[in-house]
Amino acid sequence: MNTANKTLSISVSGCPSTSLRAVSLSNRKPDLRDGWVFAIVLSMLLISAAAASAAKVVVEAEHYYTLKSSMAKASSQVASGSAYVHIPLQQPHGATEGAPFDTGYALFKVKIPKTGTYNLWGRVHWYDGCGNSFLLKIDDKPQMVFGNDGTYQRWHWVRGLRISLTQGVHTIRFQNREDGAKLDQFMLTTDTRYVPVRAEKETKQYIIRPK
Ligand SMILES: [Ca+2]
Repeated sequence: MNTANKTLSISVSGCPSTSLRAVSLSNRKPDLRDGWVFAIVLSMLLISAAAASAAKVVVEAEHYYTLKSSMAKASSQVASGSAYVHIPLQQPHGATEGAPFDTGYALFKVKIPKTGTYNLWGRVHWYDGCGNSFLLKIDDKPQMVFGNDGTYQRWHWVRGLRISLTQGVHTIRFQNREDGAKLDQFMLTTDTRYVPVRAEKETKQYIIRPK
């Protein structure tokens, strides 16, 4: 077998296109650099495979199953789907972290496509430090605070808890904690590396709506 001209070339598509250095298999002995090239390519393949197999559920907040006042649906051209849900600002606006003034909520029913550990993210808009959270309850688990970060007056993603979910239907409830809190979308993903930046494409196949 003639291996004199046997060459392994590895290219990566992109814009501009890039290609990794061709490695001759016959004209010299493998060295440390070849190991690095192999490790980099292998890492890229493993990351791609993990992302491709990740489960992701994206729900528009206006596609709730049930809505209880004072949680309300509202319209906005800068919200995904041109709509969101919120606890409207009160007069006067709440100024403490005390008990919420009512139990308004938006309840969602979602089909989790596969059993796994999920990161929950919410695309939110907070009024101020006294309007920057919801209470979050998943199934019959204890409710917890979602949000309380310091980004105000613009839509942004906030990461909540990591939670183990089984394949099948689960209920997720965003409940009043502070007035002036808005929710545009939420997302559950098994890809722990994934950080959303813009509004996400909704996964309608995983959302249960009332008949
Ligand atoms: Ca929305």
